Amino acid sequence: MSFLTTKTISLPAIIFCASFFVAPTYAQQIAEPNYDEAKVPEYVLPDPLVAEDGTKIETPEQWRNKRRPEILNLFKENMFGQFPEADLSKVKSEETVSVPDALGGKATRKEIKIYFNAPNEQPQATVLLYVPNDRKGDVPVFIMPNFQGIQTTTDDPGVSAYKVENSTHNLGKSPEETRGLAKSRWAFDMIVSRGYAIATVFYEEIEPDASRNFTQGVHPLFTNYDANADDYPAVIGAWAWGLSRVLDSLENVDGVDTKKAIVAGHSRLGKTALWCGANDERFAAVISNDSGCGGAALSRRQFGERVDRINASFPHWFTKKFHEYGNKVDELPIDQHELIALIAPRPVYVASASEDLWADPKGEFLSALNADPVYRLLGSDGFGGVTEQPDVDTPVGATIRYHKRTGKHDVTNFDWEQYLNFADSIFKK
Ligand code: GTR
Repeated sequence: MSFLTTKTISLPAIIFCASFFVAPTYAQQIAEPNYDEAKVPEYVLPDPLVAEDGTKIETPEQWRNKRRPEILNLFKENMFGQFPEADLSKVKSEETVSVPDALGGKATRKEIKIYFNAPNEQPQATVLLYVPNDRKGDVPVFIMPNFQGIQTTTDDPGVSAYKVENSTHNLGKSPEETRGLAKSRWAFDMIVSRGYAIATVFYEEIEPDASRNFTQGVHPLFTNYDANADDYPAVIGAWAWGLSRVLDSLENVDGVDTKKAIVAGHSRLGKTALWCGANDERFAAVISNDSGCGGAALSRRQFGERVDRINASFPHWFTKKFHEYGNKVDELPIDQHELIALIAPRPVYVASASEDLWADPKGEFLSALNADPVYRLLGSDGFGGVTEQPDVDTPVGATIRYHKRTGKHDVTNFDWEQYLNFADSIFKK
C-alpha cells in the first residue's frame, strides 16, 4: 500500500501530542491523505449482526439486549470514551429573549441560556431558537450546533453576540465583526416556513475545541471518568452531552415538541451529532452532514483524512485508545457503519458533498449501506433497497437516506431541502 509511505508531521503537532501522551511513538509519522480509490486496501467490516462471542444476532431482542450494548461499549472503549454523566440537577436553563416578529413575522426568535453548573455563571451556553408562528400545536425541532457563535448564523442585529473564553474561532475579531458570516448555512426562513423549529448553540460554549487537558468547558463537571482510563470521555463526547442539554432546555418551551427532535451536525459536529444520537435515544432522528472520518466515513477505507491524521491534528476529539489504531484500523473492533446502526431503527440521514474527498463521500455512503441489515432486522425499510451510490444531487433511501450534493464541504439550501423532506416523511407532514 504505497500511500502508507509516511511523512514526518510538523514539530508543533508532535509537541502537542507529546504533551499529553507519555510515549508518543505512534505520533512520529502519519500517512498522507489518500485520494486514490485504487489505493483503498481490501478490508472486511465487522458484522454488526455477529456478537463478539460469535453469536449470530437474529432477533430484535438479541440486537437490543446483546449486540447493541456491546457495540455501544466498543465505541466508548475504543473511540469516544464513556458518554459523560454529570449532576443534572445543577443544569438550569432560562429564556432570556423572546421576539415575536422575527423573520418578517414568520417566527418567534428566542434565546435560552443554559447554566451547566448552576448557580455558577460558567460554563454557560446560549441557544438561539426560531419557532414558526404559523403552527397548529407544538412542532418538531432541529437541534444543530454552529461553528462560530449564534451571531454568525444571521444578519439580525438583535441576536446576542458573545465573546467566548478560549474559543479557537475568529481569533482577533470582536463577536460583532462576525455577525452573519455563516448565514448561508442557516436556512432559518425555509425551515420555519416548512413548519419546523430550529435551535442552534455555539459548540465551543459547551467546551473549547482546544486541548487535551480536559479542564475547560463542561468537562470538569463529568462524574463518570478516571482521567487515566482509556475510555476517558474526549471532547466530541462533551459536545454530544451538551446537545442533550439543549434538548432538555427546550422541554418547556412554547411551540416546541421535544419528542420530535432531530439532532444534526456538519463535519466535526456531524461526528458529534451521530455520537449524541447513538447515546441519547430521545432524539427521533439524526443528520450527519459531511461528517467524514470519525463520523459516517468507514475508517477501514483509509480514504481522505484517515484515522492517524485526524488523531494527530485533533488529539482531543477521541480517546487515547483510538490513537493506537492510526496505522492498524483493521484491528478496530468497530467501524463507522455500526455508529449508524446504533441509531436504528430511528431515521438517519447521511449527506456528502462531491468535492469533499477529505470526508470520503463513498465511505460515508458505504456506512449507510452497511447499517441497513440492522434496520431490516428491526423491521424497518432501512435504505429502501438502495445498493449503489447515487449520482450527485440525487437523494435516495427510506428510513436511512443519503445524498451527494454537488460542491464543497458546506451546508447549503440543497442540503436543508432534503433534511426538511426527510423530516416531513418522519413526522408525516
Ligand atoms: C477538518 C477535519 C475534519 C472535519 C473538519 C470540520 O479539519 O479534518 O475531520 O471535522 O475539520 O469540522 O470542519
